[in-house]
Amino acid sequence: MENQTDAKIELRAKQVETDAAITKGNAVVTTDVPAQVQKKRATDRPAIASIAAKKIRVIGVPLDLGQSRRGVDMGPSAVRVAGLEARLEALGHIVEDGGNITVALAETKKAGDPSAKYLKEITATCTKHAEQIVKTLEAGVVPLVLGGDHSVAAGTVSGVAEFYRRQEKKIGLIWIDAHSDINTPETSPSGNVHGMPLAAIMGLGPAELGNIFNFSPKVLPENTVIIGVRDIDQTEKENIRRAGITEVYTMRDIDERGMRTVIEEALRTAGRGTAGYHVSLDMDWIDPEDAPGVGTPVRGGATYREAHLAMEIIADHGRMTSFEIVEVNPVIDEHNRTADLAVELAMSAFGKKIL
Ligand SMILES: [Mn+2]
Repeated sequence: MENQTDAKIELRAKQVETDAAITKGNAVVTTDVPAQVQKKRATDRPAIASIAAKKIRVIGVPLDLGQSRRGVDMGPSAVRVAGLEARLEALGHIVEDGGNITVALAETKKAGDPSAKYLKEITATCTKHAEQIVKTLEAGVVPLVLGGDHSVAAGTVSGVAEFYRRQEKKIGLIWIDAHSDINTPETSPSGNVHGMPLAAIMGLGPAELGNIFNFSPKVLPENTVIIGVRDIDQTEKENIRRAGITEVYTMRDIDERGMRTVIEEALRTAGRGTAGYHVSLDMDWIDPEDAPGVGTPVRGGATYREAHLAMEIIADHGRMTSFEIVEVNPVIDEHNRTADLAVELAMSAFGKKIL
């Protein structure tokens, strides 16, 4: 079995050599590509066997108080059912399931202030969750968070930022999403808190959610990158500016410049002067064609391969502190395929390679 694989790899290496010779013969010049991104043949990259085994803890946050469409509270189950733990272990990682953070049930609570519904309950959940994240990182384990709606990110990022703050280090943030989630109670048209977590993280409000561990902002704007947006409220545009975030890659940027360029630039920004970066992946970034089961589907999203490529490059850089997948909604999914894709993308982010 092993010999067969070796033989296949050898054969493939020979083909690559031949291809390289042909390319040279045709004098294809590639010097305009930065040296950093040139190592592009599969056979030039480290093989599967060389994945650095990580300890990973899965933490579910079945929160659906942040939005009006119900069902994302079942997201953690759907992703577990799709085989998350076993499939990450098959890559060589050591995975433990830390269970779910306790979340209030919408039916038993009042929404409260219509400009930020269930803010009290969401803040309580995110605070508990943030404490779990700190403990996880203290144990030398990488947190893999399963939402729930995107408001869980306020807890995740608070925890990661707090852990590194105690060592006088800062973190970067890669926010991958169809939306920018940077409304405040003052600007939100719906009052749904899942549209506010980035505002909380950046210190624009709501104050309760932004002040977990009593500091704000959690991430500096120069280390914050938004990728994949295609549905931004007018008021959010102003909030992005107010927050001081300058690196926003819309779907148009991905179309025009390609996923590889965009993600390489984003990772450089998030990684500059930081201990690493948290990756917050809203599944609605991906086109509904491939990810129909999400909280708020918007057409015109990333393709299946673009999504994988982004995760693969993140793994190549090796600087991800923590990872999170949110907004999987099995109620409107088709045979759990969005959760299955979420698991696939987690595998790519944690080092799975095609060859
Ligand atoms: Mn989102």
